[in-house]
Amino acid sequence: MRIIAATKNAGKIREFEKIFSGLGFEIISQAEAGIDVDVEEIGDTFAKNALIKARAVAMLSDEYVLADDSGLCVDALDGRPGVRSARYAGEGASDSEKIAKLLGELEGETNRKAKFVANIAFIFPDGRELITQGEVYGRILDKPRGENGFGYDPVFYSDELEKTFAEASSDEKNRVSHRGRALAALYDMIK
Ligand code: ITT
Repeated sequence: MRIIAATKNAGKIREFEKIFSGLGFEIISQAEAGIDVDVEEIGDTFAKNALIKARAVAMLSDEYVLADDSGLCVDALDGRPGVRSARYAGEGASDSEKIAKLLGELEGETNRKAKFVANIAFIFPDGRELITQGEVYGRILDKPRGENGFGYDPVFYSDELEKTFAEASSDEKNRVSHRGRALAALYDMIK
């Protein structure tokens, strides 16, 4: 079964491919499927934005479509950057600029608790929709550690792995991550 991943984020696509390989699903990106859409993520929840992205691609295709909306919620920032995690340091900012802004905001803060949240929307060719959620808990370090992953991974210390997501292998991260958990829940529903 072939699934179009409605995302432009190369880090997410790598994780989808890894998780679904071996399960009998082939993941292709919207670019590989020849679909070029730019959607405005105007929703105030991860679920709404995941559906906005999945529906935009599903309207232009008759295949299975999956979209992920995710982000980092920091306790001391009342859940920010949350749904604004991608645009937190401005449109087009690099991962290191986002991390620098986050560490700046948290300077001197002792409560470093945070979680990653992912909502995955899945649309069948006949229009049926599913939505799942995954979460993972950890802490924001005061400086980056590790080279793997993407986004905020170098400063997110996973309580379960006892290392940052950027120090973890992709298999380790996928086993406990918000995205890995949301995809596992989705797999249970569709298999
Ligand atoms: P698409 O909308 O095209 O899928 P995006 O990067 O804009 O790509 P989101 O709107 O869902 O995706 O933003 C999520 C942001 O949250 C992402 O850009 C990262 O900065 C951060 N993020 C989400 N999951 C992450 C992870 O596993 N590791 C590190 N950072 C993550």
